[in-house]
Amino acid sequence: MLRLNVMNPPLIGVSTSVTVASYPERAYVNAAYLHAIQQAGGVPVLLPPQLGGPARREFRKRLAGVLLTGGGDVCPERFAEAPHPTTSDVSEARDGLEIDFTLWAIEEEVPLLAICRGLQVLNVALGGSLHQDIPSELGSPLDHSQVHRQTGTRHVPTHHVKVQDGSRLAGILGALELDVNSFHHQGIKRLGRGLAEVAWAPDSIIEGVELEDPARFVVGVQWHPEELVAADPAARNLFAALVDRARA
Ligand SMILES: [Mn+2]
Repeated sequence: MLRLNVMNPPLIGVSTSVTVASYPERAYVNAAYLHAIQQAGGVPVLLPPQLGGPARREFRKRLAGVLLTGGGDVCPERFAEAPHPTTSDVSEARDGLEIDFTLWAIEEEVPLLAICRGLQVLNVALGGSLHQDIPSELGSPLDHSQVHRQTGTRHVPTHHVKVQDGSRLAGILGALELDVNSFHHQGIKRLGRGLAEVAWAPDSIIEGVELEDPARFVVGVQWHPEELVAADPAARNLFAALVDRARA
């Protein structure tokens, strides 16, 4: 039988943010993720935390890839810590859905790209922990609050990243050094099971991870490539790699 589905665009599940303690309840996502996936040839579909069990099961039959997006902080109880005063925007429903789909994607060898909070969710899903507030937990060799939590235009890079030579991430990006944007006050503390750190900011904050198992396409970045695709081929390469792998 002919493989007529070879050129079919793959469905990529995109996790969403959710309103926390405001009315009406909403699920939403920055449009830049949706544009970036479509430019790479994929079809984005939203995975809000309001999906119940039957809807999640139907998505699992159809999804060819998963994108974990940015957003609020992961509930620190997930890594057995009390909340830091700056930990905010916690949605246990969102944590639950994303961890659910992350573990499913790893189990089923569905490709997964994790961005910003997504990288943190991936790490926590695999038993890792987070710095709940980089400035207050790590002091300030760089001005963390400025460098990692830029307030300027979202597509303007604010810090440098070095990528591990020979890593999957380096192969995807096509670069070992790049300048990235940065919108986070948390970061990886203890790595999750099976993850390798493969990219770092100049202050040693982990900016990229991947599963060591080469059979699994599971990659996380702490920056926001979806905002950089217009000007940065490395950012486009990340989405192209996810969609190409999902199509395979
Ligand atoms: Mn950063």
